[in-house]
Amino acid sequence: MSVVISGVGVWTPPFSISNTELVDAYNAWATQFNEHNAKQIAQGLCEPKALSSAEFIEKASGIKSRYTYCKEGTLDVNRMRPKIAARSDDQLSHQAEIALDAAKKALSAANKSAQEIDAVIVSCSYTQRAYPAIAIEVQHALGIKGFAFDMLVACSAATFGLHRAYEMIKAETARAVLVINPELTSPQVNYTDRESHFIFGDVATATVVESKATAHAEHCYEILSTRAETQFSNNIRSNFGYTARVSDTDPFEEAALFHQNGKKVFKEVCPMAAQHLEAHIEQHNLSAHKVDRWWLHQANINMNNLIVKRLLGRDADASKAPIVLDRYANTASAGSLVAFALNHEDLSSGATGVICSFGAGYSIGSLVLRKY
Ligand code: CO8
Repeated sequence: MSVVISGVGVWTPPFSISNTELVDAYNAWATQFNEHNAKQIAQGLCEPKALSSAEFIEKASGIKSRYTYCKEGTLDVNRMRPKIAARSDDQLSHQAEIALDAAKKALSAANKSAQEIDAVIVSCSYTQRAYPAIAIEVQHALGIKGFAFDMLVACSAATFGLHRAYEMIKAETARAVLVINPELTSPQVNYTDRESHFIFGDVATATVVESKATAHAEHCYEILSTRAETQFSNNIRSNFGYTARVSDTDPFEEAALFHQNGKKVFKEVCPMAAQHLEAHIEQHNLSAHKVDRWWLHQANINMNNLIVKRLLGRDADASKAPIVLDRYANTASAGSLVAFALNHEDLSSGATGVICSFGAGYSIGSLVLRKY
């Protein structure tokens, strides 16, 4: 049985923050910190905070701005994190709200009604609560019968979620599966950390996966195969978790938020991702030159350029390997899906492409696609 991605949708947050806005807030916070701690700094008891720079951010990462679910609070030097109001149990949760928006767009692109979906997977880097699953909340809001569950695989949550949907259609456990990636990253970003305050943005993506036999959308991409790989690494880590209460650890401390050794990640993940991709396309007797489009993970433009150069032996151009991180920043697992959503309609029938994620875990996930 052939399995296709028949629809994709993106929720883009209503607010954006430019590098300059972000750097101005960070620098005001760092200056205030240094003033408050001037005595300890002079005595060598405390390290002064170095200032951030918009030029550095764009050059080191390719990021120019990022979208955010809530701008309020993020740029306030006395807060330095978004101010998102808690909702009561009978209100739609924040994450379900953004998931629903993307899901409705994906259903519309796939020409599918909620009644034709049998399973919902919410797959992302964090869920705002342990249970009931965000996926079941979305399932309920859409009136979908069948089953739903959440899964977390950090950077590869979206691709690994698509892998599970592909298997469900192959196994005939579901007629169609909705895979949703509500990447609400901003609550986990340490906006007082110069090394990482600029990296992430919020977004939600959704895809409909079904059998080719039932698909009647304008743009269908057959999933020719999937490939996944993980290798343990502490170089990207968040210790945020439910045991914080009993270990008396502070949910605001740096180790509880996203932190990484970016240089090591860059060095280790690029060759892993290139090798993974080479091996995956080889399964289909495809050479890198024959792949019409690379929808790659969107963490850092220099990483993508390096990987494409290794695959193609020349510099990447935007039509072969589209970049969305300049506007969206790193949106965790959703990045390659945003790249796909915004850059797939122009390809002709028979064109091939690869979706690939790489990052925390480490984890790498890919899908080889052919336009139907
Ligand atoms: N402003 C000015 N200067 C700075 C800044 C700044 N903001 N930050 C660092 N510098 C300085 C450093 O101090 C250093 O100075 P010196 O040379 O004097 O020591 C110099 O700039 C160079 O610093 P780095 O070596 O750190 O800079 P890099 O060129 O390595 O760039 C990057 C840093 C951009 C972080 C880069 O290493 C990178 O992108 N690496 C790959 C990271 C990656 O892909 N990570 C995966 C992210 S994880 C993920 O995608 C999903 C996780 C789950 C979601 C999490 C949601 C919150």
